[in-house]
Amino acid sequence: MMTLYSTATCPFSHRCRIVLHEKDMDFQVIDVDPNNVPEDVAAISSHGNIPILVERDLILYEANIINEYIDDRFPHPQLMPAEPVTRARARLFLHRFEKEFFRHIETLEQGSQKAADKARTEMANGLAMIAPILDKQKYMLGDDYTMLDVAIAPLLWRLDHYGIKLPKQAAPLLKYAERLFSRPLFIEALTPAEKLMRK
Ligand SMILES: N[C@@H](CCC(=O)N[C@@H](CS)C(=O)NCC(=O)O)C(=O)O
Repeated sequence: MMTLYSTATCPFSHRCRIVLHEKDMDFQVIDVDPNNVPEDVAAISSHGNIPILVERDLILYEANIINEYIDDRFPHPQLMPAEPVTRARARLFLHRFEKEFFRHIETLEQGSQKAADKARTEMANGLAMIAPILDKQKYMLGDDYTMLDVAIAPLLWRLDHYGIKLPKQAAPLLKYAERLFSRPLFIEALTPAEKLMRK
């Protein structure tokens, strides 16, 4: 059975919880405090970051790597596109999400006021740039819900929590976000602390 060491408010852990819930299989989620990682958990990952996935003698960290592994092990429903060109494009998008949005998470949570405000502006501008994609299609890659939707959803869920205000032209992105949040498996994957992040 897969065990995910997760933090109740961590957007990266949130991604992995979403994928686990999308798959019809047994797993357990163990809640840990990222600033006070128990010794036995720290010992299984030299990296120290949460989330960590353990399955028998396999230990993985980095949310996107964990998620691709879960998707490969339990391919129904498949979240990474199967076709090589689309799959490569999906990976490029995942990379851009990290570079343009998720690298700012630490600054938002622990940085100075000035650095956090700068990060908020950059994130809002970046999100507004991708909003037109969702004007034309249901999900990031087209008609199907994929790993890209999983990857961005935890940030969209936290927009108010992080104080990110989107300009008017980002309206299609907010509509898309509501579509993601209404998925029963998305709701199941939320922790009680995450449920409190949105009114
Ligand atoms: N790039 C990592 C980021 C994970 C991350 O930053 N996790 C935070 C919690 S949200 C953490 O473990 N912080 C504690 C630390 O950095 O020591 C991933 O995608 O999994």
